[in-house]
Amino acid sequence: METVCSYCGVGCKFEIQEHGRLRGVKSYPINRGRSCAKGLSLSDTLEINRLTTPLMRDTTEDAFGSARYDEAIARIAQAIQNTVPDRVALYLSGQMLNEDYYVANKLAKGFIGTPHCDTNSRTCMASAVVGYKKTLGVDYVPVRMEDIDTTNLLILIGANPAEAHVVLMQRIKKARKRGLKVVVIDPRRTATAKEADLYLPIRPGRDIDLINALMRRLIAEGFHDEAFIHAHTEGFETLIEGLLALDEDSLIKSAGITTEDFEKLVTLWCENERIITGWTMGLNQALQGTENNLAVITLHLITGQINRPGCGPLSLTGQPNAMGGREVGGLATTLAVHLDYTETNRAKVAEFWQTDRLPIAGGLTAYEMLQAAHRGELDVLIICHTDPIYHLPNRRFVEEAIARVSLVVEINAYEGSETAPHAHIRLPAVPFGYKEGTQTNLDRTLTRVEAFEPKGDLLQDWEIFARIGQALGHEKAFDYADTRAVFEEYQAMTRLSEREHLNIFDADYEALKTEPFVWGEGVLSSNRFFTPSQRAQLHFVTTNPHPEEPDEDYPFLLLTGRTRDQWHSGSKTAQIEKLHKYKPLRFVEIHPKDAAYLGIAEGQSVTISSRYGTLTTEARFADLRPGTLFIPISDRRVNYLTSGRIDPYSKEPDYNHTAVRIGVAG
Ligand SMILES: Nc1nc2c(c(=O)[nH]1)N[C@H]1C(S)=C(S)[C@@H](COP(=O)(O)OP(=O)(O)OC[C@H]3O[C@@H](n4cnc5c(=O)[nH]c(N)nc54)[C@H](O)[C@@H]3O)O[C@H]1N2
Ligand SMILES: Nc1nc2c(c(=O)[nH]1)N[C@H]1C(S)=C(S)[C@@H](COP(=O)(O)OP(=O)(O)OC[C@H]3O[C@@H](n4cnc5c(=O)[nH]c(N)nc54)[C@H](O)[C@@H]3O)O[C@H]1N2
Ligand code: SF4
Ligand SMILES: [Mo]
Repeated sequence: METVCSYCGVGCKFEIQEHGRLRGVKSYPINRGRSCAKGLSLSDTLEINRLTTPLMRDTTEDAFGSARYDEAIARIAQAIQNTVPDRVALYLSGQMLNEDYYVANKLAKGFIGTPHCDTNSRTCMASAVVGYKKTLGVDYVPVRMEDIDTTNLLILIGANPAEAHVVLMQRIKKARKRGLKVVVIDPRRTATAKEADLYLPIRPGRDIDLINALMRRLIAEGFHDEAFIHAHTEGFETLIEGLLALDEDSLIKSAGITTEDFEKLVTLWCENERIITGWTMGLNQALQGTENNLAVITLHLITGQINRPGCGPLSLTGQPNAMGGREVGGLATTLAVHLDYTETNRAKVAEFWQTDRLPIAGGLTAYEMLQAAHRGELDVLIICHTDPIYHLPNRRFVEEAIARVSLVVEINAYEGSETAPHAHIRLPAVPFGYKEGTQTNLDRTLTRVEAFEPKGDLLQDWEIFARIGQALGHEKAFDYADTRAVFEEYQAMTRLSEREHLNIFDADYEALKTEPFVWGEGVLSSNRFFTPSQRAQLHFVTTNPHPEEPDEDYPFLLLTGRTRDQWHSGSKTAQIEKLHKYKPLRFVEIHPKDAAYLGIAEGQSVTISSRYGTLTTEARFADLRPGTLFIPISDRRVNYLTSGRIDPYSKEPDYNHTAVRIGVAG
């Protein structure tokens, strides 16, 4: 039997051996037998630290008492019925399977009638979603991982696949042996940067300046693709006018790199025929996250580096099924599948779901839900497969906010989340190993997730949502025989998308066990984009002054991110001894020169403070830009430090640009 990894967006396929041991599947095109330590350790997570009984209490001051699912679900249904739809919110996760997501989204938008159904993918991929929609007209990743095998130049900007997409990094290393050139643009000389032909230690938040300098130079030297621009894009006049008004030297200086390095980047771009740019949180999680995405995609459009093998802008999705959540329509900004809120789409969806309760327009996004809660505007908050108290920025504010919600429900497979102490009801769900369904990896590959242990009396996430739907009186709408029935209803719904690009309706639930299905293959190959004019939209963007530049009080910029063997809050990985060997859970990286200036020794206990909070941890010396610090998100306290600013378009948090100070603890 085979299943797919439930950690990162690469989506490696595993063979299940005796005693549930996992091994990479050699014939699977995504990982070809490869895997990483974290993924393989999933076989050790089936029993550890599990939440196994529904728990309820009246107030967060009380102790939890055990309950039955039906009692807890009746209380949830009652609370929903006692308020108005607009005061109910669902907070979902890019780690849920498509079927779990589909039923939750149908419950929220279709039957409770609340538009406030969003997901932790807002903190992760929202800037890329908006970037693709504004340029290509559709949320579509126009590159596959296999393109790495044939490209000539790979630019990784704000991404650290050596730690965050480990098997993809193995593929990159292999491609380097046949001559692939790699550029890494990151304020930290990461494990990925150490593999690069060119490393540019960018100043945080200045990527647009670098990209503008590059575009300006490429156009000046005639390396843009005039035929492509003329035939397939709009907005070139505005772009060129904007770029010409900028000064190249000032842009390079602002980006914090040397002229010499810039020239090397230009040469690499001009010398290579096929180019991919890959990016992740270093660009997405920023106040200008959407604009960062627009800049990268525009660069690829004006050079015609798109819609051909081995080329294109490749947003590297983080979570295993953040793509699936986008396809199902789990973001508050979409209604269902790839349908936005328009009158026509509402009519189609109302007919499909047989409901008259659909919201009129999009709802609160992830952080906005907590902002609304802080204003006392939410009565019921249902959280599934994610830990917002841990992961949302400015944690003190988020803790205050959640305390103002009268019913907080947490659906989790494990004990010990940071959200659990704030919940009134905690419902257990079965995790990886016990559940089945489908998920979509970062390059649109849809695969079957298989249960390899019997799940017993506990429910899978979608079953919990279906039971809430039934308790609200919608028996028929939520009466599914099994997971396959949910998938097939979802498939049928993908036919509602106007251009039928989301051709998940062509997949087959049984066949997915052995053959992956890649949706949307070739839909842009004729360069007809999904915008009204069918032309891609070029965007001219510039760097705005950041409201939180380092100053005398808070002279450092805090960067946050991942380490190879830990998965986010570590509800699973932190429980496994062997995954602690590579890096500890808690530390702060500081440049040795900064440390020397402040009298900080390696290994010393240090306190880091921002305008929002403070924490004490251990100093480690590292090669990162002087003036920046790095704390891994395996330190669950990290968001006591971060600011609650969000990108105005994508609503994604600005996790990487908080001003902080550091000093010896004590
Ligand atoms: N081991 C492991 N793997 C994971 C995860 C995990 O928890 N653990 N999580 C998964 C998820 S959900 C996600 S979203 C992905 C994230 O994947 P990545 O984004 O590759 O991971 P991060 O560690 O957040 O790396 C972001 C990089 O951006 C850099 N950066 C910060 N600010 C800037 C900037 O202004 N400009 C530029 N150019 N760079 C900047 C940081 O120094 C950091 O190296 O990883 C996925 N994979
Ligand atoms: N400072 C800072 N903050 C960040 C980020 C950053 O880079 N810096 N990154 C952001 C990003 S990109 C992301 S994706 C988020 C991640 O943040 P979270 O989503 O909060 O992180 P996880 O620890 O993966 O939480 C998943 C939860 O699901 C539970 N779980 C596991 N299996 C199941 C299951 O089958 N069903 C259910 N119901 N629950 C299950 C786990 O026990 C765990 O509590 O963090 C965001 N926050
Ligand atoms: S690279 Fe990602 S998908 Fe593959 S085994 Fe590791 S965590 Fe799982
Ligand atoms: Mo993420």
